[in-house]
Amino acid sequence: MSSKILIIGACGQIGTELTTKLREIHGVDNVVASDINTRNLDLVNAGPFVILDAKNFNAIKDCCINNNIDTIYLMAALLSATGEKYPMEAWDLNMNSLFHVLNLAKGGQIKKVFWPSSIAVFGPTTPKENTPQHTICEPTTVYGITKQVGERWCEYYHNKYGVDVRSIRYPGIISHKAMPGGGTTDYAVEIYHEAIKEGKYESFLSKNTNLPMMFMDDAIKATTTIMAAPSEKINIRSSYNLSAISFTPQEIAESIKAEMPNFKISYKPDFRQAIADSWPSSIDDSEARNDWNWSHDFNLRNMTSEMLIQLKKKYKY
Ligand code: AKB
Repeated sequence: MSSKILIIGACGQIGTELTTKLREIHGVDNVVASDINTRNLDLVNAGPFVILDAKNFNAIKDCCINNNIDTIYLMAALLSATGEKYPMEAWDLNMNSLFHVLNLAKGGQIKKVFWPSSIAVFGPTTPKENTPQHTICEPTTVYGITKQVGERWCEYYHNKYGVDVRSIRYPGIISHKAMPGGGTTDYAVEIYHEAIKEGKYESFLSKNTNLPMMFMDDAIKATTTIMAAPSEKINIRSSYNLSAISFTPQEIAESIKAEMPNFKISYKPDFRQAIADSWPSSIDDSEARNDWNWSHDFNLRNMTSEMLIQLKKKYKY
């Protein structure tokens, strides 16, 4: 029997494309999308959709009962930059939504949970290059703290109550459909939009800031692959390191210039620079590759080509 899925935070950058992919795999009627509002009308009109507050336990529970849900993807969160502006709101949303979902799974109604962690669990004392799976995690952002603590709770609920929760530490995700909101890695999406619209971009990170990144298709592939893997292959119940490419603002600008020679970049670092400086430059994800056969497909060059093709269509250039 096909599983019946609820996506919480479906209108966000990853939720939008995850919903589409899961509907392709499981059928439109087996995937209920939900968000706090209807900001993404294409998604709202594409299949079952409910308005749902991720902080409201009873609302999530009722939605699961009414729709026979057995699997939840919890994608709602405040990201790193927004979290620094609204620390208590970030703590409230990121932690309570996770507890609600883990507690529903503990009660037996929900059989499988996906919850994203992030490279934000790492901090300035973490080894920067090829960051290992098990290493020092002393995050300096509220978002990073919520992800680190969330990882501990996922592992706890798995060990103590047998909850089948699976998680990956997303790097910055680059996509051309829904915009990201409130992250430190958002520059790597904005740059493509501005390249097409204005022919130039002012980066809020300095030119040599090297961060781990990934094209959306790879992020969706990782998410659906870990969720489809047999339970015994999932040896890490906190969260898996996940890696594809690393680049700097200067390098992404060069890749755009290779296709748009007149593109211009300038640099004006803001408060997000300190967040970026606290994160690793590259990630060792060999455990994900060994345990559930993770591999990525996109490098900087073919990602840039795809982004520019898709955004030219979007903006009709
Ligand atoms: C952010 O920049 O906050 C996110 C992340 C790396 O988790 N994209």
